[in-house]
Amino acid sequence: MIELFFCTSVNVYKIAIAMEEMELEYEHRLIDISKGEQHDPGRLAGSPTGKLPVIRDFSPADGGEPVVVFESGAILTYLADKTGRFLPQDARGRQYALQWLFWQVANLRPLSGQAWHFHAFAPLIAPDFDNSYARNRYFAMMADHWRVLDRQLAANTYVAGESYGIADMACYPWIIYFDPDEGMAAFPNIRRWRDLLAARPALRRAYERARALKTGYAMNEKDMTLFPWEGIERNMIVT
Ligand SMILES: N[C@@H](CCC(=O)N[C@@H](CS)C(=O)NCC(=O)O)C(=O)O
Repeated sequence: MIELFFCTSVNVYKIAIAMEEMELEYEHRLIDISKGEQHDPGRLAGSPTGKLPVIRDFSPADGGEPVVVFESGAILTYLADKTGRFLPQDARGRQYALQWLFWQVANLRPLSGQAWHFHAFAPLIAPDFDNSYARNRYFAMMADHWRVLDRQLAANTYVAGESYGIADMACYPWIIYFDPDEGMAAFPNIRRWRDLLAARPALRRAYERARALKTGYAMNEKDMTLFPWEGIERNMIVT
């Protein structure tokens, strides 16, 4: 059994998707990030970073002590190696898939997170402060990454080639977080890929199981439309 230290948030959904796709036995361990519970390593099986997701695997491949893993990219790789699924076994294919996984974790994720912050939260936290420079800059940088992904998906069925894998699982939650349909016209290949993934029963199960937990921190395909598409052309010019 694997514990998934969980809140309904984008990075954490990556791992819920992997658990379902890999048919792993897992249990959610709810962490209330609004109360700061993530900052207590005692609540996260000793994980030191104060961030979710974290997993604890009680049946690791070597049969030894439970293994704790933090960082979504490291967790996805760990689970793919554990199951032998969703990551090519050959060195060349593995390297190709991992570079897209690293791209998501190091680029798409942080820029999208900052864009979201300056769009949705900064006006509430600092209403008298002009956030427009930061907001435009992060949306412009995020849009650059969407263009990269759209080009990659023009030439490939999935993010890392012709096989669905952990790079797709890493990207999907961040794409649906921002993708009101009207804005997707500029990214037809992302839309095609998004629809392909959205039809996967395991992926849908990951979201359904999370929603059923009723954590009060709702986030799913329909609840949030945060991407200000109408401003994207202007935003792109800022960088
Ligand atoms: N690089 C980390 C990012 C993790 C992250 O930022 N998690 C958010 C939830 S999506 C979190 O734990 N936020 C709580 C906080 O920052 O206090 C990963 O990919 O796992």
